[in-house]
Order: sequence, then C-alpha cells, then structure tokens
Amino acid sequence: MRIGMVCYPTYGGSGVLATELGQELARRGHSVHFITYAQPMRLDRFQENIYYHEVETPSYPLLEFNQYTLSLAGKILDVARYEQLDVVHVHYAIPHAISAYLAKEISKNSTPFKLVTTLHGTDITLVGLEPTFHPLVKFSLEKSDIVTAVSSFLQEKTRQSFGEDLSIRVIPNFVDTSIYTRTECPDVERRLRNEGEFILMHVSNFRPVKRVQDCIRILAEVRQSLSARLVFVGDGPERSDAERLCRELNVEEYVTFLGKQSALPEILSVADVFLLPSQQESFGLSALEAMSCSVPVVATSIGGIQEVVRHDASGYVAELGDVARMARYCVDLLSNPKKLAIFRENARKRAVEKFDISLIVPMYERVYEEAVRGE
Ligand code: GMT
Repeated sequence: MRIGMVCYPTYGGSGVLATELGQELARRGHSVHFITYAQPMRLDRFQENIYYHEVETPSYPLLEFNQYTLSLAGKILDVARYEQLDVVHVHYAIPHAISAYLAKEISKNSTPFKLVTTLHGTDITLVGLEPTFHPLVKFSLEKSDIVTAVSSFLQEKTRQSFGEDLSIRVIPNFVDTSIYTRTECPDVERRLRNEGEFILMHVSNFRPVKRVQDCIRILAEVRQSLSARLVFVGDGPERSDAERLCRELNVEEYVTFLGKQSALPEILSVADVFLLPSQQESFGLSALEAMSCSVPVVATSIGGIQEVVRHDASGYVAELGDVARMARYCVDLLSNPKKLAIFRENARKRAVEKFDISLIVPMYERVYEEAVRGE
C-alpha cells in the first residue's frame, strides 16, 4: 500500500509513534511517505520504501502568521497525486486532520485517498477543547474514514467531548521490544552512576503537563532514606525552572540533565525506576519504553497510564501531586531487591506480551485495508 504519514517531527510521543510505525510498515513492504515540516527525529538513517516530503511555508509581508495548515494541505494534495497514495494517516488531529480533509476533498474526483486519524492526547483533552478549535476537530473526526485512539481512556474522552456516537477504535501504542531491551552499558553506567547510587529517570519534552518539578521533589524525599540520583532526558520549556528547583532543594549535584538523546535503550538500561508524575497522559509511551527495558514505573494514576502500568506489579501509581507517596513507592522498591527484580520482570513481560510492535502494527494494516475497501 502507498501510505502518507503526517506527524509532528519533534521530540514527542505522537511523532515517535508515527515514525516507528512508518518504518515498520516500510519493512513490511509498504511505501511510506512522511509529510511534515522537518525530518522526524527518529528517521535518522536510510531505509528502503521510506520517503520524506518537507512542507514549506511561503512567506509574504501580508502573511504575518505562518500558514502551516494550508501549506500542509497543499503538500498532502501534491504527494497524494504524484505518489498515488491509498491512505493518508495523520497523527494528532490539530491541524493535521483538517489539512488532510481539505486535500481529500480537493482531490476526491481525480486521485481519491482514505483518511485515517489517530488521536494521541492533548489534541482531544486540551488543545482540541479550545472553543475556536472544537468544531474543527469535531468536523475532522466525523469526516475521517477511520479514527483511532491510543487508549480506552482517550476513546472515552473523545466521545464525551466530541460526540457519543463517534466510531473510534483503540489501537494502543507499541514498542520494539527487540531494540528496547536491557543491555549491559558500562560506559553509560560509568558516566551516570556514582558508587552505590540508585538511578531514578525521567524522559519527556519538559512541557508543563509532565510536572518535571515533581520528579525533583521525589528525588529529594527519596534521598532522605537512600542514596539516589535523578537523570533527566529531554528538553523543553520547564527545564530552567527545574534547574532552579534543584538548587532551591539543594539536590543539584544529584540531578543530571542529559538534554535530548537518541540512545534511549542504552540510557534506560541503567535506570532503576522510571518516574512519570504527569498531570495528563493519554497513554505514556515513555513509560512503555522504560518497561520494555525492564524498568518499573512510578507514575500518577491519571489518563491512560493504568492501561500501561499495572499498579503493584510493573510499577506503582499515586494521586496527581502526591510526591510523598511516589517517593515512598520508590524507596520501597529500591530497598527490596527481590521485589525490584520481580517488578522488573513483570514490566518487561507486559511490554513484550501486550505492546510489542509485532502485535500492534498489523492492527493498523487492517485499518488501512478496511478504509480502502470502504467498509
Ligand atoms: O498530546 C500530546 O500532548 C502530544 C503527544 C506527543 O506528541 O507527545 O503526546 C501524547 O501522545 C503520546 C503518544 O501517543 C502519548 O504516549 C502521551 O501520553 C500523550 N500525551 C498526553 O496525553 C499529555
């Protein structure tokens, strides 16, 4: 099949998922055309059947604001026409689903294609609720041939906010458990761990919903009981505030900010506990990647996290903002080697048995086939 893949190319779960999906579809023989404004972060090596089409936004003095929605529609139209796309699969509704709908309408009599929209999170729970965007998102969901959501939580939220009768399938996020697997990484160990320290880790784009400050507060509490270090991977708007809080709480020498990194499996392989104290999380792909590397997760009980992390088995969940409880869970795990070993094993097992790439990508293939058959 010829598939157009529209996503955000930056450091974020929806772009990561779309890129991994496109790469796996290409390995399975489909032609995959990424359409976005920059090269997707994880699309970093040559692969057969993968093409990248950059969306350019023309500038003109009158066009004070960037016209990305229109430029994207134009590019989708162009790629659909010249590459004879069967399906355009958009990740994150805003503005991708609107742009794709526009392109679909324009090309329907000459080069028709089917539109599949995958909802990821704040496109429904936050940004999509903005009064100006709400009717546009609702319309684009009604006009997509098939809509999928990454968790049952998000499916339910979408119906509550955009229409109880919307047809939405749940296709959970996935991880390649053969790549995300715990390996011995002596160099990373040497660089990150001091003698006798446990490592708490957090990976995100440092947006306010991630509550990275809670990770620092958890570390400060954990350090009352045992020697631990917090390793941050990623970057974003909350980083400076986070660095300030480390100094305020006198833990700056126990916190490492690595910034954006691509060697995630190696880095995750040295973690003892993964922290995800988010305020919103429709799924929590970073938690799944950690679990696949045998790292138990301590997280908040919000959104779709509990569809990924099993409380008291592959990690623990606590109320939003309950830093003391999350710290207690970390101490409990880290001071009990037998329990930690069991949780590690459970985390890996859950990732392999429920969320491996080989189980989930065929679900998307079936969705494309169904869309093309027009069922
Ligand atoms: O919805 C967002 O905030 C953006 C999106 C992203 O691009 O990072 O994140 C969402 O999609 C991920 C992949 O499906 C999920 O793992 C995240 O839980 C989800 N983020 C939120 O719901 C806040």
